[in-house]
Amino acid sequence: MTPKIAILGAGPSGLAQLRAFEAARKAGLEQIPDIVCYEKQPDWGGMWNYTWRTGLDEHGEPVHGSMYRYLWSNGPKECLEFADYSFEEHFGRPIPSYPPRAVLLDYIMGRVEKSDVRKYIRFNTAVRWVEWSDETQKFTVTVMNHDRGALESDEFDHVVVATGHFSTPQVPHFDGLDRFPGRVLHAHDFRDAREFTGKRLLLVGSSYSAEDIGTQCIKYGAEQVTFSYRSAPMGHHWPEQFSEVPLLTHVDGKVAHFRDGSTRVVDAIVLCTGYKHHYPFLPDELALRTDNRLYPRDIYKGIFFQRNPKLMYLGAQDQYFTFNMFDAQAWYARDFMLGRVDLPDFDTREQDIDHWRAREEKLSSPVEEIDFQAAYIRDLVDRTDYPEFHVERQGEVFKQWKQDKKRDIMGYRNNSYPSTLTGTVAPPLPAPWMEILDDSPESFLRHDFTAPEVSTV
Ligand code: FAD
Ligand code: NA0
Repeated sequence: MTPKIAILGAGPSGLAQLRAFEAARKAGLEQIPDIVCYEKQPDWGGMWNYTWRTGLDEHGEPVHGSMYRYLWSNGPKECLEFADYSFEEHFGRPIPSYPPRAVLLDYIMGRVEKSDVRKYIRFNTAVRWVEWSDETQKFTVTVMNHDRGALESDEFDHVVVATGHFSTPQVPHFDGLDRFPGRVLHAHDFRDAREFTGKRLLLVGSSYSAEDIGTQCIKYGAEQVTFSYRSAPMGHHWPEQFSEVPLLTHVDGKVAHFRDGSTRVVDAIVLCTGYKHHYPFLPDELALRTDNRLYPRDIYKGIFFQRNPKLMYLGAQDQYFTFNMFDAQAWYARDFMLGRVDLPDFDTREQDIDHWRAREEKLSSPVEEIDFQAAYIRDLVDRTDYPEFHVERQGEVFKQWKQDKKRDIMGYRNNSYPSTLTGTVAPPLPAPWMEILDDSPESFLRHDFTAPEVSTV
């Protein structure tokens, strides 16, 4: 009997799962499982689909997108290259290391468009509930098909949760926000930096969203950016329009007050306070409970739900690596669903989780974190036929990226790195990143990027 599989979400993780089965088919697998992928948006690409919408979508579903206009990759593309599809293959030539969002989306889509997997996806279909039956040993997945305006249910042997975890905002309260005479929003709802041209901004949070929204707002003409941190400042060499202060205590009119007693007059406040793992379609006994970390508990090999490994999670970790990590997970999950690999018993899995978690808890620097995630991916890649992509060398590129950011937070995207697949060093951007205001793919790809050198490393 071929298994019946539900994939929840058609973002990079869900698409990796579809692609993994497609790769098996191309390699000669005759009995392809019966697969259905449910996606609540009208198109694939997940977070990479830009939407102007905030709040609820056209069907009354929570808007998934947290990406904003003018977003450029925040890591080198050489660290997220699929092992079986290089950027050079997709674009027919080398492109710079930091492409804008739409160019990256084009690359992600290029691989799946070349395979015949779109037919598996039911768009405009939101997963409402997943239930496991001990009796039938199957899951019942109930979805809202917005095209038909009807609830539908089906039974599956396996469920792959690929719904992402950077979509449901974590929104703390600070006294006085209810009377603040300007815009207050979470990063999830941030869309266009030009809204803040000439404004003084307060950004609460000290991670990627704060860093990127802050730099982007200055790029598009904001007057001043104040970052307010809870645990530690980002500590970059910020130009004079930026400052970092301790946590916000309260707001009085337009005056923001901080823990060290300092104050700032601000025109708008963006809460860059992260996201929640949120699985409203899963009962408590199947839902992963974790905050944003490199090794969540309860999922063996970062994939298989411990209490019921027929339920799998993809991309549930905090992420240095993204697309190729999702692939490594999807290939291993595929082999489990095809019966090519067996999982050890509960206790052995628990020991393995404990081992990785103990390693994760000792990590004390970004360099160690990068090595940890590379080791995790290596552990997966070595268990399947996913092609080699030199994850450790990509880890070295990530370390260089960290240093480049430390050196120049406003200019790190001007750097170039070698592809571990082709050896090509990326050509430079046609102008410094701070000067490129048009991020459209037409504008970006119209450049005849200068002839690249070939890496000797
Ligand atoms: P997602 O891309 O979030 O896709 C999940 C999919 O599941 C979506 O299509 C969604 O509509 C669907 N879904 C959710 N709930 C349901 C439901 N109930 N029913 C049906 N479908 C559902 N990564 C990088 O590598 N480089 C970057 O530069 C980068 N920038 C980022 C910028 C921002 C602002 C954010 C928030 C994230 C960024 N990321 C970046 C990380 C990004 O999340 C991953 O690259 C990637 O999108 C994760 O893929 P995913 O498929 O796991 O989740
Ligand atoms: P993210 O920055 O949105 O990136 C998500 C931050 O929020 C931490 O600084 C945390 O502080 C702070 N925080 C949480 N609760 C708080 C509270 N109650 N009061 C004050 N501060 C609070 O989220 P996190 O989880 O990294 O940080 C939360 C993802 O989006 C990342 O994977 C990133 O790669 C991606 N992203 C990418 C880009 C680009 O590529 C841009 C934005 C985001 P503390 O104290 O816990 O440190 C361009």
